[in-house]
Amino acid sequence: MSLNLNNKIIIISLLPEMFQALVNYGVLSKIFSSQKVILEFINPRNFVSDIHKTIDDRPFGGGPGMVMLAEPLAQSIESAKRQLPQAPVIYLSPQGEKFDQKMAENISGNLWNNQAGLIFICGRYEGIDQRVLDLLIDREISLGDFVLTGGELALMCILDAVLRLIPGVLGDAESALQDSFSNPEGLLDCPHYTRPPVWRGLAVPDVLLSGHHEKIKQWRYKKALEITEIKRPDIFKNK
Ligand code: 4FV
Repeated sequence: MSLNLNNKIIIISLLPEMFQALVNYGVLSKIFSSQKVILEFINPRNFVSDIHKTIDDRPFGGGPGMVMLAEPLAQSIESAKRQLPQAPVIYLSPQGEKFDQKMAENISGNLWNNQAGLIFICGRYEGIDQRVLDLLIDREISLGDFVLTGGELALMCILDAVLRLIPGVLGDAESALQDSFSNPEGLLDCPHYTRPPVWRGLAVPDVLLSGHHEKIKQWRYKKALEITEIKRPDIFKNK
């Protein structure tokens, strides 16, 4: 695979160091060390000149907390767009489209096939000036209906789910297809067992030791149905 600039992901964040957790550990660290995907960081503080490197201010209309200033963010986005002119600009926020496996597959496919790259903005404090959203942001994504102190952790979760789907990242591409929500019917995953066959008196289901692949496949599907009906009736009913 030739090294092409557009497998680049630019992250606009006040705390780029946080992403070391994603870059340096686990199966994903390989795609960064091999430069299959390139992560680049832009810190809005680089676009302010006052001695306090001020990037936030009090909200108009009063109220608690601070809001991130528009100009440093705008200059950060425009700097990223100079590198990735076709890349979508995505803001992480509770107001966004709810992230799920389908969206992970979509973003992963776009990154890998469109080669346009991706630009993400991680907010802090109460959020960012709305005019940046109105003028410069293409899409908002939410990790879930809860409030974080910043967008960084949400983005790391989203990048983990997206980048593990990049061809060649997971040892066995098959494994991604069997996962929860990834199997054709979007069911939860079946139970998994490994050695020893009997542990503290608990035996592994015989069918899994039978070597009978069709019976094993049927058993795993039956269990996935059962578990989904019990743990996620909301998914089950849409089946
Ligand atoms: C969030 C979420 C989230 C809101 C204010 C950061 C925080 C603070 N991002 N999914 N849920 N963001 O709570 O993505 O700036």
